[in-house]
Amino acid sequence: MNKDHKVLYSGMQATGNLTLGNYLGALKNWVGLADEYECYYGVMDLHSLTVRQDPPAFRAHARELMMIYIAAGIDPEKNVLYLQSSVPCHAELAWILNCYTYIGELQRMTQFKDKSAKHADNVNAGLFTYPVLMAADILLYQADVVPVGKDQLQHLEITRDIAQRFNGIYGDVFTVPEPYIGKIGARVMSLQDPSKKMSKSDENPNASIYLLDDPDTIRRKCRRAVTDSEATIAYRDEQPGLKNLFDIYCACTGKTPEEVVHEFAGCGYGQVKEALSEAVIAVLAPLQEKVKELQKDKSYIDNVMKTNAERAYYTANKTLRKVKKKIGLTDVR
Ligand code: AQP
Repeated sequence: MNKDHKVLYSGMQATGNLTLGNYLGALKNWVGLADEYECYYGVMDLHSLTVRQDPPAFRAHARELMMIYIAAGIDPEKNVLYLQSSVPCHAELAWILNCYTYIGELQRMTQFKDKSAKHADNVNAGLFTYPVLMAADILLYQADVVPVGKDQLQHLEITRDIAQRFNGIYGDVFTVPEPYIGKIGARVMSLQDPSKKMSKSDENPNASIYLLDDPDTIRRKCRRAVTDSEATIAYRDEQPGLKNLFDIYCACTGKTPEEVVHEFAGCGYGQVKEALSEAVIAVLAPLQEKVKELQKDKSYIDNVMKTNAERAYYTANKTLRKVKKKIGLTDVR
Protein backbone atom coordinates (compact mmCIF):
# COMPACT_ATOMS: atom_id res chain seq x y z
CA MET A 1 0.00 0.00 0.00
CA ASN A 2 1.43 3.36 -1.02
CA LYS A 3 1.16 5.89 1.80
CA ASP A 4 1.95 8.76 -0.61
CA HIS A 5 -1.29 8.16 -2.47
CA LYS A 6 -4.59 9.82 -1.74
CA VAL A 7 -6.90 7.83 0.53
CA LEU A 8 -10.06 6.16 -0.81
CA TYR A 9 -12.71 4.73 1.50
CA SER A 10 -15.70 2.52 0.76
CA GLY A 11 -17.57 -0.50 2.07
CA MET A 12 -20.63 -2.69 1.87
CA GLN A 13 -23.12 -3.79 4.43
CA ALA A 14 -23.07 -7.41 5.54
CA THR A 15 -26.85 -7.50 5.44
CA GLY A 16 -27.36 -10.47 3.15
CA ASN A 17 -26.22 -12.12 -0.03
CA LEU A 18 -24.45 -9.72 -2.35
CA THR A 19 -26.22 -9.07 -5.64
CA LEU A 20 -25.03 -8.60 -9.19
CA GLY A 21 -25.90 -4.91 -8.60
CA ASN A 22 -23.37 -4.68 -5.76
CA TYR A 23 -20.79 -6.31 -8.03
CA LEU A 24 -21.31 -4.43 -11.30
CA GLY A 25 -22.15 -1.14 -9.57
CA ALA A 26 -19.37 -1.12 -6.99
CA LEU A 27 -17.06 -4.07 -6.29
CA LYS A 28 -15.88 -4.69 -9.86
CA ASN A 29 -14.81 -1.05 -10.13
CA TRP A 30 -12.79 -1.14 -6.92
CA VAL A 31 -10.35 -3.68 -8.34
CA GLY A 32 -7.16 -1.95 -9.40
CA LEU A 33 -7.81 1.31 -7.52
CA ALA A 34 -4.99 0.38 -5.14
CA ASP A 35 -2.53 1.36 -7.90
CA GLU A 36 -3.73 4.93 -7.56
CA TYR A 37 -5.04 5.20 -4.00
CA GLU A 38 -4.42 3.98 -0.48
CA CYS A 39 -7.67 1.98 -0.28
CA TYR A 40 -9.75 1.02 2.76
CA TYR A 41 -12.77 -1.25 2.26
CA GLY A 42 -14.95 -2.09 5.23
CA VAL A 43 -17.39 -4.90 5.82
CA MET A 44 -19.92 -2.57 7.41
CA ASP A 45 -21.40 -4.85 10.03
CA LEU A 46 -22.26 -2.11 12.54
CA HIS A 47 -24.43 -0.44 9.89
CA SER A 48 -26.26 -3.73 9.34
CA LEU A 49 -27.51 -3.66 12.93
CA THR A 50 -30.11 -1.03 12.03
CA VAL A 51 -32.12 -4.00 10.75
CA ARG A 52 -32.65 -7.13 12.92
CA GLN A 53 -30.14 -9.83 12.01
CA ASP A 54 -30.10 -13.53 12.75
CA PRO A 55 -26.76 -13.82 14.66
CA PRO A 56 -25.29 -16.99 13.04
CA ALA A 57 -26.38 -15.95 9.53
CA PHE A 58 -25.08 -12.43 10.13
CA ARG A 59 -21.66 -13.69 11.23
CA ALA A 60 -21.52 -15.95 8.16
CA HIS A 61 -22.50 -13.11 5.81
CA ALA A 62 -19.78 -10.83 7.19
CA ARG A 63 -17.17 -13.52 6.65
CA GLU A 64 -18.52 -14.33 3.20
CA LEU A 65 -18.41 -10.66 2.21
CA MET A 66 -14.74 -10.58 3.18
CA MET A 67 -14.14 -13.63 0.94
CA ILE A 68 -16.08 -12.02 -1.92
CA TYR A 69 -13.92 -8.88 -1.69
CA ILE A 70 -10.81 -11.03 -2.04
CA ALA A 71 -12.33 -13.31 -4.70
CA ALA A 72 -13.30 -10.25 -6.76
CA GLY A 73 -9.62 -9.33 -6.92
CA ILE A 74 -9.13 -6.90 -4.05
CA ASP A 75 -5.79 -7.93 -2.65
CA PRO A 76 -5.77 -7.76 1.18
CA GLU A 77 -2.09 -6.85 1.17
CA LYS A 78 -2.42 -3.92 -1.20
CA ASN A 79 -5.72 -2.74 0.30
CA VAL A 80 -7.03 -2.70 3.85
CA LEU A 81 -10.06 -5.03 4.04
CA TYR A 82 -11.54 -5.17 7.49
CA LEU A 83 -14.62 -5.72 9.63
CA GLN A 84 -15.98 -2.40 10.86
CA SER A 85 -16.80 -3.83 14.30
CA SER A 86 -13.20 -5.01 14.74
CA VAL A 87 -12.08 -1.36 14.94
CA PRO A 88 -13.81 0.16 17.99
CA CYS A 89 -12.83 3.70 16.91
CA HIS A 90 -15.86 3.77 14.55
CA ALA A 91 -18.42 3.61 17.34
CA GLU A 92 -16.39 5.98 19.51
CA LEU A 93 -15.99 8.67 16.87
CA ALA A 94 -19.64 8.26 15.85
CA TRP A 95 -20.70 9.17 19.39
CA ILE A 96 -18.50 12.25 19.39
CA LEU A 97 -19.75 13.35 15.96
CA ASN A 98 -23.37 12.82 17.10
CA CYS A 99 -22.76 15.80 19.33
CA TYR A 100 -21.74 17.89 16.30
CA THR A 101 -24.70 16.91 14.12
CA TYR A 102 -28.15 18.49 14.19
CA ILE A 103 -31.41 16.60 14.35
CA GLY A 104 -32.74 18.74 11.50
CA GLU A 105 -29.89 17.61 9.23
CA LEU A 106 -30.63 13.96 9.92
CA GLN A 107 -34.36 14.46 9.42
CA ARG A 108 -33.67 15.57 5.86
CA MET A 109 -32.00 12.30 4.86
CA THR A 110 -34.13 10.57 2.24
CA GLN A 111 -32.70 7.15 3.07
CA PHE A 112 -33.96 7.51 6.64
CA LYS A 113 -37.42 8.30 5.34
CA ASP A 114 -37.34 5.35 2.90
CA LYS A 115 -35.91 2.85 5.38
CA SER A 116 -38.23 3.85 8.21
CA ALA A 117 -41.19 3.36 5.87
CA LYS A 118 -39.79 -0.06 4.89
CA HIS A 119 -39.15 -1.14 8.52
CA ALA A 120 -42.07 0.66 10.18
CA ASP A 121 -42.03 -1.79 13.10
CA ASN A 122 -38.39 -1.02 13.93
CA VAL A 123 -37.61 2.66 13.39
CA ASN A 124 -34.65 2.64 15.78
CA ALA A 125 -32.27 5.46 16.67
CA GLY A 126 -29.48 3.72 14.76
CA LEU A 127 -31.43 4.09 11.54
CA PHE A 128 -31.68 7.81 12.27
CA THR A 129 -28.01 8.34 13.17
CA TYR A 130 -26.69 6.01 10.43
CA PRO A 131 -25.20 8.97 8.50
CA VAL A 132 -23.14 9.96 11.56
CA LEU A 133 -21.61 6.49 11.75
CA MET A 134 -20.91 6.73 8.04
CA ALA A 135 -19.22 10.09 8.59
CA ALA A 136 -17.07 8.49 11.30
CA ASP A 137 -16.12 5.62 8.94
CA ILE A 138 -14.87 8.03 6.30
CA LEU A 139 -13.28 10.68 8.52
CA LEU A 140 -11.33 8.21 10.68
CA TYR A 141 -9.20 7.29 7.66
CA GLN A 142 -8.82 10.91 6.47
CA ALA A 143 -10.31 9.80 3.16
CA ASP A 144 -9.83 12.13 0.21
CA VAL A 145 -12.34 10.34 -2.01
CA VAL A 146 -15.35 8.10 -1.55
CA PRO A 147 -16.93 6.15 -4.42
CA VAL A 148 -20.65 6.50 -3.77
CA GLY A 149 -23.79 5.62 -5.62
CA LYS A 150 -26.36 8.36 -6.24
CA ASP A 151 -28.37 7.21 -3.23
CA GLN A 152 -25.40 7.77 -0.89
CA LEU A 153 -24.46 11.26 -2.14
CA GLN A 154 -26.60 12.93 0.51
CA HIS A 155 -24.69 11.01 3.20
CA LEU A 156 -21.38 12.15 1.78
CA GLU A 157 -22.67 15.73 1.83
CA ILE A 158 -23.52 15.50 5.53
CA THR A 159 -20.08 13.95 6.17
CA ARG A 160 -18.52 17.00 4.54
CA ASP A 161 -20.72 19.34 6.59
CA ILE A 162 -19.79 17.61 9.85
CA ALA A 163 -16.08 17.63 8.97
CA GLN A 164 -16.15 21.31 8.01
CA ARG A 165 -18.07 22.23 11.17
CA PHE A 166 -15.58 20.34 13.35
CA ASN A 167 -12.57 21.79 11.52
CA GLY A 168 -14.12 25.26 11.87
CA ILE A 169 -14.05 24.89 15.66
CA TYR A 170 -10.82 22.93 16.23
CA GLY A 171 -8.61 23.53 13.20
CA ASP A 172 -7.77 21.09 10.42
CA VAL A 173 -8.54 17.78 12.08
CA PHE A 174 -10.37 16.00 9.25
CA THR A 175 -9.77 15.76 5.52
CA VAL A 176 -13.00 16.89 3.84
CA PRO A 177 -13.83 14.05 1.41
CA GLU A 178 -14.90 14.44 -2.21
CA PRO A 179 -17.04 12.02 -4.20
CA TYR A 180 -14.81 9.74 -6.29
CA ILE A 181 -15.06 10.74 -9.91
CA GLY A 182 -13.93 7.67 -11.72
CA LYS A 183 -15.39 4.95 -13.80
CA ILE A 184 -19.05 4.78 -12.84
CA GLY A 185 -20.43 1.29 -12.43
CA ALA A 186 -23.67 0.10 -13.95
CA ARG A 187 -26.88 0.74 -12.05
CA VAL A 188 -28.66 -2.59 -11.99
CA MET A 189 -32.42 -2.66 -11.49
CA SER A 190 -34.65 -5.38 -10.02
CA LEU A 191 -35.47 -8.20 -12.44
CA GLN A 192 -39.04 -8.13 -11.18
CA ASP A 193 -39.61 -4.37 -11.00
CA PRO A 194 -37.24 -2.30 -13.16
CA SER A 195 -38.28 0.92 -11.39
CA LYS A 196 -36.45 -0.27 -8.22
CA LYS A 197 -32.74 -1.00 -7.85
CA MET A 198 -31.62 -4.59 -7.42
CA SER A 199 -31.11 -4.92 -3.68
CA LYS A 200 -29.79 -7.59 -1.33
CA SER A 201 -32.67 -6.96 1.09
CA ASP A 202 -35.40 -7.41 -1.55
CA GLU A 203 -37.88 -9.95 -0.22
CA ASN A 204 -38.46 -11.50 -3.63
CA PRO A 205 -35.44 -13.74 -4.43
CA ASN A 206 -36.32 -13.64 -8.15
CA ALA A 207 -35.71 -9.89 -8.18
CA SER A 208 -31.95 -10.28 -7.64
CA ILE A 209 -29.14 -12.42 -8.98
CA TYR A 210 -26.89 -13.25 -6.05
CA LEU A 211 -23.17 -13.53 -6.63
CA LEU A 212 -23.12 -17.11 -5.43
CA ASP A 213 -26.22 -18.28 -7.38
CA ASP A 214 -25.57 -21.47 -9.37
CA PRO A 215 -25.93 -21.44 -13.18
CA ASP A 216 -29.41 -23.02 -13.20
CA THR A 217 -30.73 -20.46 -10.73
CA ILE A 218 -29.26 -17.64 -12.83
CA ARG A 219 -30.91 -19.05 -15.98
CA ARG A 220 -34.26 -19.38 -14.19
CA LYS A 221 -34.15 -15.84 -12.79
CA CYS A 222 -33.22 -14.37 -16.19
CA ARG A 223 -36.05 -16.32 -17.87
CA ARG A 224 -38.53 -14.91 -15.35
CA ALA A 225 -37.27 -11.31 -15.66
CA VAL A 226 -40.03 -8.80 -16.37
CA THR A 227 -39.97 -7.31 -19.90
CA ASP A 228 -42.92 -5.93 -21.88
CA SER A 229 -45.43 -6.90 -24.51
CA GLU A 230 -44.00 -4.74 -27.30
CA ALA A 231 -41.82 -7.51 -28.71
CA THR A 232 -39.39 -4.89 -30.07
CA ILE A 233 -35.63 -4.98 -29.65
CA ALA A 234 -34.67 -1.46 -28.59
CA TYR A 235 -32.71 0.28 -25.83
CA ARG A 236 -35.05 2.94 -24.51
CA ASP A 237 -36.70 4.21 -21.32
CA GLU A 238 -40.16 3.15 -22.52
CA GLN A 239 -39.01 -0.50 -22.21
CA PRO A 240 -37.36 -0.38 -18.75
CA GLY A 241 -37.26 -4.15 -18.21
CA LEU A 242 -35.47 -4.85 -21.48
CA LYS A 243 -33.24 -1.80 -20.99
CA ASN A 244 -32.12 -3.22 -17.64
CA LEU A 245 -31.33 -6.60 -19.23
CA PHE A 246 -29.28 -4.84 -21.90
CA ASP A 247 -27.47 -2.74 -19.27
CA ILE A 248 -26.51 -5.91 -17.39
CA TYR A 249 -25.45 -7.59 -20.65
CA CYS A 250 -23.31 -4.57 -21.58
CA ALA A 251 -21.68 -4.50 -18.13
CA CYS A 252 -20.89 -8.22 -18.38
CA THR A 253 -19.59 -8.22 -21.96
CA GLY A 254 -18.10 -4.72 -22.32
CA LYS A 255 -20.33 -4.08 -25.36
CA THR A 256 -22.22 -0.83 -25.98
CA PRO A 257 -26.05 -0.63 -26.09
CA GLU A 258 -25.88 0.05 -29.86
CA GLU A 259 -23.81 -3.09 -30.44
CA VAL A 260 -26.21 -5.12 -28.34
CA VAL A 261 -29.34 -3.85 -30.12
CA HIS A 262 -27.63 -4.76 -33.40
CA GLU A 263 -26.64 -8.19 -32.09
CA PHE A 264 -30.22 -9.08 -31.10
CA ALA A 265 -32.04 -7.44 -34.03
CA GLY A 266 -34.89 -9.74 -35.07
CA CYS A 267 -34.58 -11.97 -31.97
CA GLY A 268 -37.23 -12.68 -29.36
CA TYR A 269 -36.84 -11.71 -25.68
CA GLY A 270 -36.21 -15.39 -24.86
CA GLN A 271 -32.98 -15.30 -26.87
CA VAL A 272 -31.89 -12.10 -25.11
CA LYS A 273 -32.50 -13.71 -21.74
CA GLU A 274 -30.61 -16.85 -22.71
CA ALA A 275 -27.56 -14.89 -23.87
CA LEU A 276 -27.77 -12.70 -20.80
CA SER A 277 -27.75 -15.63 -18.40
CA GLU A 278 -24.69 -17.14 -20.12
CA ALA A 279 -22.88 -13.78 -19.91
CA VAL A 280 -23.68 -13.44 -16.20
CA ILE A 281 -22.62 -17.04 -15.50
CA ALA A 282 -19.31 -16.41 -17.29
CA VAL A 283 -18.63 -13.26 -15.25
CA LEU A 284 -19.46 -14.89 -11.93
CA ALA A 285 -17.77 -18.29 -12.48
CA PRO A 286 -14.18 -17.24 -11.59
CA LEU A 287 -15.38 -15.33 -8.53
CA GLN A 288 -17.44 -18.30 -7.32
CA GLU A 289 -14.50 -20.64 -7.89
CA LYS A 290 -12.24 -18.44 -5.80
CA VAL A 291 -14.82 -18.14 -2.99
CA LYS A 292 -15.01 -21.95 -2.86
CA GLU A 293 -11.22 -22.12 -2.47
CA LEU A 294 -11.24 -19.48 0.26
CA GLN A 295 -14.02 -21.26 2.14
CA LYS A 296 -11.68 -24.23 2.53
CA ASP A 297 -8.93 -22.12 4.06
CA LYS A 298 -10.34 -20.94 7.38
CA SER A 299 -7.02 -19.88 8.85
CA TYR A 300 -6.19 -17.68 5.83
CA ILE A 301 -9.40 -15.64 6.23
CA ASP A 302 -8.97 -15.50 10.01
CA ASN A 303 -5.49 -14.16 9.48
CA VAL A 304 -6.60 -11.56 6.90
CA MET A 305 -9.32 -10.33 9.27
CA LYS A 306 -6.90 -10.06 12.16
CA THR A 307 -3.97 -8.39 10.41
CA ASN A 308 -6.17 -6.02 8.42
CA ALA A 309 -8.10 -5.01 11.54
CA GLU A 310 -4.76 -4.07 13.10
CA ARG A 311 -3.77 -2.01 10.05
CA ALA A 312 -7.14 -0.24 10.02
CA TYR A 313 -7.00 0.36 13.78
CA TYR A 314 -3.58 1.96 13.52
CA THR A 315 -4.84 4.65 11.12
CA ALA A 316 -8.24 5.11 12.76
CA ASN A 317 -6.82 5.43 16.24
CA LYS A 318 -4.39 8.11 15.13
CA THR A 319 -7.33 10.27 14.04
CA LEU A 320 -9.39 9.42 17.11
CA ARG A 321 -6.59 10.40 19.49
CA LYS A 322 -6.21 13.70 17.70
CA VAL A 323 -9.97 14.32 17.96
CA LYS A 324 -10.03 13.50 21.66
CA LYS A 325 -7.12 15.79 22.35
CA LYS A 326 -8.73 18.65 20.42
CA ILE A 327 -12.05 18.44 22.25
CA GLY A 328 -10.46 18.11 25.68
CA LEU A 329 -10.95 14.45 26.57
CA THR A 330 -8.23 13.10 28.82
CA ASP A 331 -5.88 10.47 27.41
CA VAL A 332 -4.66 8.38 30.33
CA ARG A 333 -2.76 5.81 28.24
N1 AQP B 1 -28.59 -2.28 -7.89
C1 AQP B 1 -27.43 -1.69 -7.78
N2 AQP B 1 -26.80 -1.24 -8.89
C2 AQP B 1 -25.59 -0.65 -8.78
N3 AQP B 1 -24.92 -0.47 -7.63
C3 AQP B 1 -25.50 -0.92 -6.49
N4 AQP B 1 -25.12 -0.92 -5.19
C4 AQP B 1 -26.08 -1.50 -4.45
N5 AQP B 1 -27.10 -1.90 -5.24
C5 AQP B 1 -26.78 -1.55 -6.51
C6 AQP B 1 -23.85 -0.40 -4.69
O1 AQP B 1 -23.29 -1.40 -3.85
C7 AQP B 1 -22.57 -0.79 -2.79
C8 AQP B 1 -22.92 -1.46 -1.49
O2 AQP B 1 -23.99 -0.91 -0.90
P1 AQP B 1 -24.44 -1.23 0.60
O3 AQP B 1 -24.19 -2.63 0.95
O4 AQP B 1 -23.87 -0.22 1.52
O5 AQP B 1 -25.96 -1.02 0.58
P2 AQP B 1 -26.97 -0.53 -0.49
O6 AQP B 1 -26.45 0.51 -1.39
O7 AQP B 1 -28.22 -0.19 0.28
O8 AQP B 1 -27.14 -1.87 -1.34
P3 AQP B 1 -28.30 -2.91 -1.25
O9 AQP B 1 -27.88 -4.13 -2.00
O10 AQP B 1 -29.59 -2.29 -1.68
O11 AQP B 1 -28.31 -3.25 0.28
P4 AQP B 1 -29.47 -3.29 1.34
O12 AQP B 1 -30.53 -4.14 0.69
O13 AQP B 1 -28.80 -3.94 2.49
O14 AQP B 1 -29.90 -1.89 1.61
C9 AQP B 1 -22.83 0.70 -2.88
O15 AQP B 1 -21.71 1.33 -3.47
C10 AQP B 1 -24.03 0.80 -3.79
O16 AQP B 1 -24.07 2.02 -4.52
